[in-house]
Amino acid sequence: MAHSHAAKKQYSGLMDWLTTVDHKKIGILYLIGGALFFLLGGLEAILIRIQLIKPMNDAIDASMFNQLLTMHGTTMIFLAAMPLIFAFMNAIIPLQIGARDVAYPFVNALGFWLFFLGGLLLNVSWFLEGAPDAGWTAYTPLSSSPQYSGKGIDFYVLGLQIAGIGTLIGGINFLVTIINMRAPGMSFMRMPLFTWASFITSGLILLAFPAITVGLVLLMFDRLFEANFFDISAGGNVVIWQHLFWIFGHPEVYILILPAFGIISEVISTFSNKRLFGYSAMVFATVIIGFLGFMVWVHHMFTVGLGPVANALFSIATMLIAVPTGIKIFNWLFTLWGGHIRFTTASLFALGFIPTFVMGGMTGVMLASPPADFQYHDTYFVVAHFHYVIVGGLVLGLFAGLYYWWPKMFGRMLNEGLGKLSFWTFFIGFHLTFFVQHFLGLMGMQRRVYTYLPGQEFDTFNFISTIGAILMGVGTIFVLLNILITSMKPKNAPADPWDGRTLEWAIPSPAPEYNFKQLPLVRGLDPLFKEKMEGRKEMTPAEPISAIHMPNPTILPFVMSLGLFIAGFGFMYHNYYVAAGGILVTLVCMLLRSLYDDHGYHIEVEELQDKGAKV
Ligand code: HEM
Ligand SMILES: [Cu+2]
Repeated sequence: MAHSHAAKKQYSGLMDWLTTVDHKKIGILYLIGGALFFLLGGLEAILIRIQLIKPMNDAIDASMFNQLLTMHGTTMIFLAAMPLIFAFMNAIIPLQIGARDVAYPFVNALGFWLFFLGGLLLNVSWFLEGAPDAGWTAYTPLSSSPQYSGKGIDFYVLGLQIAGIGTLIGGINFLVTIINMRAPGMSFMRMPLFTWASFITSGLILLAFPAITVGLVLLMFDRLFEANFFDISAGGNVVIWQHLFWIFGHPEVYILILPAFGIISEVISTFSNKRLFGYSAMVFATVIIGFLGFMVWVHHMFTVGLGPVANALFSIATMLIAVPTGIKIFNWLFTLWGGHIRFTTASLFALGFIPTFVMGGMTGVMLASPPADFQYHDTYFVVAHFHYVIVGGLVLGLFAGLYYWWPKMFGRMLNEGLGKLSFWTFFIGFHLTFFVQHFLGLMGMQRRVYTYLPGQEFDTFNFISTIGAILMGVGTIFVLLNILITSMKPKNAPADPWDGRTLEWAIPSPAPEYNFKQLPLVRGLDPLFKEKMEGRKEMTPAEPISAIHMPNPTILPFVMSLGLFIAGFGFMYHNYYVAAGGILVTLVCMLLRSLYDDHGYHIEVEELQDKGAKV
């Protein structure tokens, strides 16, 4: 049945952002939300480091330290790293595959608001009963029994549950978008590496998030409804939580790092002016890493006592991951080899990523050996390792993506001078902070301790580590300064500022509402570069100009998420009227959505013809 199209609904100011279903705008919302939580998580990290700058310090007490530590880890992983990845996936994937939109714009918007309001619910705990304090891993029985941990854990459980649903539906949206929305000719083995990495990441989200969702439901029942899933005296089992958490938790680290790998591949290839070396091997390495990533979770539990057979099997699987990861490292090096390397800020972050991530990977292999891990476990050696892969890997990758795609997202070029200053400050600060932590761990300094005794030779390295953390803070401020100064300049970024190879550089900066006036015909890998090599500046269109269908903005995703936010409070304070009220709001919105979907609006041919460029 043909749908009649509604008129275009137009909002302005705050309402425009609260109602948008445009993936480019949702990308900007994720960038703002993720950046705010990154700054919060960074501030929490600096406070932790200030407390640990010298032995027996009393800047922060033990309870506050536990809250800061828990919130730092939880915020950085769930509310900063992942949303920042979703920012680039939203801003870039539809452009890279030659699509006008994502598969589910409504669901995509809902995913963002669930993440953001879930994150707010978690952080409101600071102002109410105190933040969660059982570590980001929230091991039971510490987290499951109210006698051991504060009410903050209820905020952790419900906040992460809501934000997690947002991530899950966001992942499903991108899985379907990449399968269904590719332009004519864009076969899977012609997709850019960032798209491939995001595709695998979306699959991992689909398979990993249910484990933590189930775990959080069990934890909620134990805490709010006096169930006994994790109460040994009532026949429960505390180790089950660790399995559920890490069956999610380890794939989670690949959900984070694979898109960063994708960004590095894009940036290294563009700024070496060379096709990525070993494209197919890179694709298969990504798939194999994703697959093996589900087979290693017990390496977080070598000291739990699962026995030598289990430990040995998971140790081998963990070490195996080094092989496809190594393929990626060497292919980046071979891409650089013989290339005309341009040292822009984006490429500096990518070049800094490679050796830093290799160092993190090496200590990962060390930790994968169970007998050795018995020494390293729960020491600062582990803290150093995962920050080398998460900050030295993911965060450097995200900064590379920020400087690379900023012109496409905002139509302005970030300042390269300030950019390079932010790189060197952050990079040196990073290695100062975390390199010495390897030795603190080897000397026996435990993690998650709010202070330490003098005379154990921990003092100097802790002092250096704290100075480094502050320097990372300064580097981040340089990035913010750059953004602020640039936002006051006119939008004069060209469509293709870096002489790019992929489709996002074939359309104006920032991308127009409909992305492509005519869908492009993709005739090979690096489609734009292929056209350029044949003397064309623009993509060959795959279709004549015709009216374009676009979805209308709607307030429903925001209100639906608000309903769950309210329900979360109701459950936490055992006020079931409020809980029911919140759920009712969400259900009514779902009903409204299915009854009154206006099927969007059309951009007519005449309108498009006024707009100059062919594609
Ligand atoms: C940006 C600069 C950062 C600094 C200076 C920093 C510093 C620290 C420190 C000192 C600890 C250990 C505290 C302890 O065990 O006593 C820690 C824990 C942690 N950090 Fe970071 N971190 C930073 C960024 C990140 C990022 C970007 C992520 C993730 C995306 C992250 C994830 C974690 C996690 C998961 C923990 C473990 C928390 C726990 O034990 O429950 N950190 N961080
Ligand atoms: Cu792991």
